[in-house]
Amino acid sequence: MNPLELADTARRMLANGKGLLAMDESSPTCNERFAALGITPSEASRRAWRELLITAPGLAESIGGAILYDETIHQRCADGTPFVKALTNAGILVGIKVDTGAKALAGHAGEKVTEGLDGLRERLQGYAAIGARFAKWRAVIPMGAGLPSAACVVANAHALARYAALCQEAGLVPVVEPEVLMTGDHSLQRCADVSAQLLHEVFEQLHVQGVLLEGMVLKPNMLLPGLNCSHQHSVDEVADATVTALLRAVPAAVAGIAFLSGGQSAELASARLSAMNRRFKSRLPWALTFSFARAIQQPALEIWRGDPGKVAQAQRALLHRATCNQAARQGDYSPAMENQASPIIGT
Ligand code: 5MM
Repeated sequence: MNPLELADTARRMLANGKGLLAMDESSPTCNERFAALGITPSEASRRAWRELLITAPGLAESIGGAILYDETIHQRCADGTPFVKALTNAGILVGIKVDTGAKALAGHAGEKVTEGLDGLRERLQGYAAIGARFAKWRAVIPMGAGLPSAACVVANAHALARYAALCQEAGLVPVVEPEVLMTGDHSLQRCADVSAQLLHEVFEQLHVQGVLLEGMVLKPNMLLPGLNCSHQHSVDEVADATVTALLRAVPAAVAGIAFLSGGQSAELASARLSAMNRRFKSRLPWALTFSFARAIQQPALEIWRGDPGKVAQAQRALLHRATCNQAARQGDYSPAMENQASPIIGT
């Protein structure tokens, strides 16, 4: 591990007001999103979609790193350029999802633990050799009556910390993603309680494993009431609850925090991120930015729908979301930005 290099990579991932583009859906998840829009689920269509994303002109203005999936990191553009080279040439750091998915947690119905530690050292070395500079691992924490259990929280936090230590040994910056799911009817306060418990456990385990905080990025959920909760809170209330919890639980040495979107609409995710940066600007010890998948890709995917004639229009929609989120990182996003963009996107 070279601490200075790790800290430098982590800083570069989020420098100049940029965020991360999460495009690491596993093939089953990608196929599911395609099927919902009538797009043929195949290796060829996944490649074409990912090429559209990474070759969007000007993407590097707002995106510092892209998180790829194992299939994607080995793919090439139609002209033969490897995806890794296309990204690197554009100035976008290459990341790779290295967990092998969330599997049923023994003895705990309805809960999962993320797997992928076996052979991870060798896989990380392989990814680093082909140009990856950071990695990602996602833990999934469900909400419900009696959930999550301490067993689920501790097992997932432990795995995240062991993954992070292995990444740093291989010279890769770990993106540590503990996600409290939005599914359910829980209140904002309940999400805050569980998120706080989870974050404390994650940082305890990271400390036990000796993970360098300056050389990692946290990818948490925003604090939100469940999707079926009868009381949905204002943008400012969500911003205040989220940042208050993070300030209490995340050490100032961490390089940055890049949120997942978790199923929020693209516009709400931008508005909430912007409110956090606007309201807490002078009090944030870390970069507070985005690492969205659905909230940045979905509008473009709905335009593309597998049609080669719609590539340019879809790329403009992607850039629009990336630009909105870059503004949100400065606290400067406003819903008016959505109207400004529609004539361009519609052409
Ligand atoms: C929570 O999921 C991550 C962020 O995506 P959203 O912004 O859409 O919430 C995302 O990076 C996720 O880990 C990948 O899409 C991979 O998911 P699967 O389920 O395919 O492993």
